[in-house]
Amino acid sequence: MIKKWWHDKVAYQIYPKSFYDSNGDGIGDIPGIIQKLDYLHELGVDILWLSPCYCSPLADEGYDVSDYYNIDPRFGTMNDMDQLIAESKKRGMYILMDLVVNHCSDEHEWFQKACEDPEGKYGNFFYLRDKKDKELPTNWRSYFGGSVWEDLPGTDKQYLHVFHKKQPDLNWENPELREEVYKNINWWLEKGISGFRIDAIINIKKALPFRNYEPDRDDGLSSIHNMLKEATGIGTFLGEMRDRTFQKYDAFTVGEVFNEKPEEIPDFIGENGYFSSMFDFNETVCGGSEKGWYDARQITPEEYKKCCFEAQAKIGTIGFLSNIIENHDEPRGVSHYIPEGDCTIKSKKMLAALNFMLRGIPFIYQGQELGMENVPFSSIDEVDDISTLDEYKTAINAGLSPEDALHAVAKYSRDNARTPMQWSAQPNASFTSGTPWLKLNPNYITINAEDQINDPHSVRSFYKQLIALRKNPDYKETIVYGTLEPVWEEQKNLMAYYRKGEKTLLIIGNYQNEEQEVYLDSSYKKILLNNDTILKQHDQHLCLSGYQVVILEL
Ligand code: TEU
Ligand code: CA
Repeated sequence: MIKKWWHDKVAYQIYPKSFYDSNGDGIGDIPGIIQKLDYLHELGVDILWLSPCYCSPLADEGYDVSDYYNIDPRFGTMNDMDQLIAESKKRGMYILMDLVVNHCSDEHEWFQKACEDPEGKYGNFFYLRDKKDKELPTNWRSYFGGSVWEDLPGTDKQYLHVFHKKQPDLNWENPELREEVYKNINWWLEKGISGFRIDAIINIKKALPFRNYEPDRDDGLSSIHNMLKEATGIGTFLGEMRDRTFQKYDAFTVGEVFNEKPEEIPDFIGENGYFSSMFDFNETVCGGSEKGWYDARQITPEEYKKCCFEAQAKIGTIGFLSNIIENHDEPRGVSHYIPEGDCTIKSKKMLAALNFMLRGIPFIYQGQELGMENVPFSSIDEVDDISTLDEYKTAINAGLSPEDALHAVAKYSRDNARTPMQWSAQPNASFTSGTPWLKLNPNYITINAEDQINDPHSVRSFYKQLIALRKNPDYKETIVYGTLEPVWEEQKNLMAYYRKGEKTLLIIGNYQNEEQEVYLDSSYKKILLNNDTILKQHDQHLCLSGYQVVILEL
């Protein structure tokens, strides 16, 4: 395997709006990120992925870009961005931008021009269809609810949007559009960023010609997935994009890829794949329901283990997955993956170690290193996220009471991850000196960076140790390149695996409150990490306390 600069790195996702506000307007910004670079450097992370901070009406919080070449004034200036790139470089860190090119904003110049002249050049940048009486071009349901078709203002046409109506899909079948995308990617890479996280990319190829699919809800519409399943030929676009852009710069790219087929994995992330890596979403989608969030089911420890191992087996050593326990679209991992009532500093560390030691690139989402938790919502009015609002409506339409609907969607709300970063126990967690754009999780009094930095037993200190272990020259080769082999898979609420390379490591997590024994058929050399003060042992039996996790060198 050819070694790449990013193989041994640790990535950290920043959601700029909620990271750190430098000027008191209640909105996190790029100067705020610069001020916190030392915090990140001290933690040990290398690659920083910034969720979108381009010009945007923020209908979908920046995933609706109105100008790909400029920074939204709320987040700062291009000068700030240049400074962030330079300051990161000084610290040996790398910046990834978020590439959002399945769609743009309806406030983007291209779309405005398409409205003015739908038959002209820019009309063909989008998917436009003639408007018909009482009939939609197709019956596809958008990700954020309702039809994917919307009237094109001032015309007799309709445009396609698989996400929000303020996010018109870009027509990738049009080579002129693709050129514009590549131009922009290269422009950013020239600027000195190190790569991209690539948003919703699996949606760029539609099944042609457009047709209706079997309706799957009472609204008579059909999930967008039914169309995507039938789409073929995305590789032509992705390969072209790689050749024209990323490859020339040796960029690191991580794709937001959902429904890839096993036989496609080498094309996606193998040697010279379309992307360097792609996220493992096997755990995040587990328990989901076709009907909506209200019908979703909490994932169990057994399922979590199965999902991780399944994803690992699927990829093997073909390439590198990017492993997450949460991101800006998900509830907080500790609230989601640890059974209710069991969420403690100790169990948070267990989850951290089990996830972090998997083969792949570890991604930490802001606040994850503190063990930030889901937010208690007391009313739907506190919710900002368009996806949560839509899911709430779906739940109400399905007959849930407003109370039950709120309770149901709160568990999965994207806002759980989007509340401001908890820097200290001071007012507004020191995120802002003004009024925060989204309410804080009131638990910042007890969960915050300031308290955790100097506490050797904090969740953050544990993350720091995990990162340091991955970088330790004695173990690096094994942790980065070693294979992963599950062990004691049948033992309930126990997740354990070997990492085998130059050395052999064994990671064992007791995923329950009760203690649990495992039988070790050889002795171990060393305990590399332990979230408990001791490791009980008699003869060859290790007895792990509730939620204990250990990393052993054999
Ligand atoms: O998400 C893509 C995605 O597939 C969504 O359906 C995701 O599952 C959604 O969050 C469900 O609530 C990406 C971004 O990560 C997300 O923040 C954007 O809203 C979306 O693309 C559109 O750009
Ligand atoms: Ca600000």
